[in-house]
Amino acid sequence: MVAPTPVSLRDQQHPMIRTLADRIETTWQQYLDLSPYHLPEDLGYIEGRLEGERLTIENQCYQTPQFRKLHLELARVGKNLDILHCVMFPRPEYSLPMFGCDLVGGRGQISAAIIDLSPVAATLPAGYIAALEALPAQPFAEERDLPGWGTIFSPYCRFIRPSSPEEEGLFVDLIVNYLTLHCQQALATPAILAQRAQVMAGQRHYCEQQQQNDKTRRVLEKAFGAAWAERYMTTVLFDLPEL
Ligand code: 18B
Repeated sequence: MVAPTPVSLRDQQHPMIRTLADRIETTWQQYLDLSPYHLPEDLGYIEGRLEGERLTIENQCYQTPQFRKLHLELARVGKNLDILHCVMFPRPEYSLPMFGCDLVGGRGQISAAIIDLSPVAATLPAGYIAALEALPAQPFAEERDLPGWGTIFSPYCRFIRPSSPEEEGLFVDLIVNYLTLHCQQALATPAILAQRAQVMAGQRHYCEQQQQNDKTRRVLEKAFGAAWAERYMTTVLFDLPEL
């Protein structure tokens, strides 16, 4: 068990982001054996300036026997842009998909809400497909189109603009369902040393595609400059460790 981090930025953010951040942490603590994960020293809590507005980033990272890094990031630009970013990176001995979600919003409205369990092999493991197929169908009024780099996402990826507080709540529930089944599947998956190179190649491809998200890069570049944005995207958001 790791003591909960003191809250701060979270309390000022959009309620959907606050609720999801709390539920991700609770689910991690419920299912996984968390230990601290140390980010490069200067990258835990960060402040910069974006067009005269303050950009604040708060990172929380853990590791577990199955995951080399669990990353939950909250970011806020002035009063206009609130972001939740979460990715779970499996250890190379575990051929598990990438859990990823992103909530982006401003001025009281979430414009982008995305969740996926993205395969690092040709398909998702059979247990995941069975569990995802068994979830009740959940329609949302406004589905959004994936960008060109989004070829990494599974057929179960959902990308919407929530149209009401009710839909916000339903999408948070959907994300927690994906997260819960991921924790359960991960705990039931054996470690296999022989597949480490394949798993890392799959994670590498996932990270290379995510690094092409120009919308993320632009926010970081404007506040901190291009070199810093590149370092942040390749060491904190989507790092590619060697075996
Ligand atoms: N992302 N997002 O995490 N991004 O990190 N995000 C945006 O309404 C940030 C992930 C994803 O349509 C937008 O269009 C910043 C993960 C997709 O071209 C902004 C951080 C996933 C899109 C940001 C961050 C993911 C998207 C535009 C670091 C999926 C749509 C918002 C804290 C698993 C891209 C809008 C498109 C959009 C910014 C997906 C501003 C700074 C893990 C698909």
